[in-house]
Amino acid sequence: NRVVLATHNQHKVDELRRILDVTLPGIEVLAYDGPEPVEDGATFAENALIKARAAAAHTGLPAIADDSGICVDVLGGSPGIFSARWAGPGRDGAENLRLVLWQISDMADEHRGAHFTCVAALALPDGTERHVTGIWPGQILREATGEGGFGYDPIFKPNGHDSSAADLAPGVKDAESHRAIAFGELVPVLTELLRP
Ligand code: ITT
Repeated sequence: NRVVLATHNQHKVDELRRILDVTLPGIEVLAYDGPEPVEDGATFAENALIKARAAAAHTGLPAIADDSGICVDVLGGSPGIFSARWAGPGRDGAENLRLVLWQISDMADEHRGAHFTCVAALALPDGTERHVTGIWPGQILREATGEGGFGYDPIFKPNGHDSSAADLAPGVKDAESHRAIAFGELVPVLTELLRP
């Protein structure tokens, strides 16, 4: 039993390998190095399905994909699906964080609510498709802090914690994040569909 992981983001690969090692034992998760489709969907779900579908078609194997991002309440849910390139194409990842911090720099603590979203999608070569959504609620901090994680983790404080997502004890993000929630829900669906 094999599944292709349709992402080129090494941080997602690392997190998903740790999450799926625990929740999906006995299924081999292969890295996908085929062509990247154009992500021109208008939602996380559309983009996740575009990626899973392309990998399933290219490899002939079941494929799973992750489309994710940070949604800031007072910015109407942005950066959202544009999280990877919020400061513009080709910009350093740190610029994305700085832009969000600047955009909401005038906001009081009660107006700094945000959440990470992850849509986990599954596509089978026979055209079967499923997707589920995970949400990790919290707040945008006033400055970046912490060495762990990736992307927007240093400016995001998950509810119930006093530190940024980049400062959590090892294993906490893997257990609680938007990605953990979405793939936690996708795994039983996947197991059921892959049953011989
Ligand atoms: P693939 O499409 O190849 O999977 P990508 O990085 O382009 O890789 P997305 O289009 O889903 O993936 O963009 C996700 C962006 O959202 C990512 O680059 C980060 O900036 C941000 N993001 C997603 N999950 C995150 C997390 O757990 N912690 C911090 N930032 C995250």
